[in-house]
Amino acid sequence: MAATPSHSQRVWINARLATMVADADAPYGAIEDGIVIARNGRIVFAGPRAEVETIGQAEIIDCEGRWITPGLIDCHTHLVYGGDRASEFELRLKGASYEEIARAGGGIASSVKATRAASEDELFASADKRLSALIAEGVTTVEIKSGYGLDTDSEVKVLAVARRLGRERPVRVLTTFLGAHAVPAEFKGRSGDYVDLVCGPMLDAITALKLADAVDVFCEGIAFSPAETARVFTAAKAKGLPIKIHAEQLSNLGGAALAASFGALSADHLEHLDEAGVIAMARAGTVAVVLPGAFYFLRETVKPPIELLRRHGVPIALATDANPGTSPLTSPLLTMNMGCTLFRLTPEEALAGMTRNAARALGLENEIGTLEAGKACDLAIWDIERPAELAYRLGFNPLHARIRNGQ
Ligand code: DI6
Ligand code: FE
Repeated sequence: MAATPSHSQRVWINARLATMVADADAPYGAIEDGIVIARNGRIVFAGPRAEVETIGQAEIIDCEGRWITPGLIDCHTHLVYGGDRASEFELRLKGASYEEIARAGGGIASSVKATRAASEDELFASADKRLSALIAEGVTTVEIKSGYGLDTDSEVKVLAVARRLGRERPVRVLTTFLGAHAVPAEFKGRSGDYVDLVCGPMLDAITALKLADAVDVFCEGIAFSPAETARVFTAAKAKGLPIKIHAEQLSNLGGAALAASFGALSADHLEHLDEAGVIAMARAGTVAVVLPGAFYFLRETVKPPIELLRRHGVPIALATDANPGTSPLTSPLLTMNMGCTLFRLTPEEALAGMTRNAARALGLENEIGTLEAGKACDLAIWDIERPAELAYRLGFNPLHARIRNGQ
């Protein structure tokens, strides 16, 4: 619907801006007396009030000194799945390890069963609750992976639900096909045959329906080998889809370097990443997505090599990894806190990890992630005194308002 001219321009005044523009002079790209002007849903100016002479006809929103950041971006989630894994949590507390449970047919396999059995409406309803939790803390863009269907119809069903969330909820949804998340029970001992299915009929169906914006693989001892991963990447590239990888989470198989050699948007988890992998990512411009929720929930002890990533200039993004098995986490704010407490990110790096660098991990660095003219007007407005508060607190939500496409 065409907006009336007076409403097509919206202006936020009396704001402090954390623009998160890279290479800005001030930390967080901060601007004390700031103003954001949006026209038709896009930022036309974000900067010091003093640089704006006249505003003209517009709807004016007085922020009363609150901070505005870019809308948060959760660039790695598995939000759409059936059932839950609380009983597995109980088993693990009695001593079973995540890998033991997975090898015994629990773990991902139990979520696959529940996801296959669920209708689209049921999957939509359960994912929608989790999505609402993200939105309530300022998320304006979320990536959602498939990977709990593991047959063609179920993978299509999960991705269709993710697309529907993007249509029906005020949030931008990017979808990622993760058919290579686990070898389903019916292919036990025949992972090569399953990879044939993923690279052939599954990918064909998903691309024909335009259901995926990217393709991901879980490269790990309990999942897919580097050779199998390379097959999926080759098939994805042939369809013109960007790639991502779950790599070096539980062991170092060289997955991140492999993904970098395919020009991957991101390599995610990375606890066991070595310097050669870091260098390969730096050369390819592959973003490191770290996932402290899974590290915490699995009580891992090996941390991603943050200092090496910094030294080699690899952009670091941060995400919830929201999933039923290893990261039942739907709080971006707690994720930022964990990024700082567990991985020793600075609060500024944590916020960059859920804005500018998360945008890059999705290939959307020209569209979202900073407060800059030309980008979509996705904002989070916070009742805080300084941006570090976003990562500092645990279990407190200071979101005042959330703006998506200027609305
Ligand atoms: N790594 C993870 O941590 C999740 N998937 C993945 O590739 C775990 C998924 C699950 O256990 O359900
Ligand atoms: Fe994941």
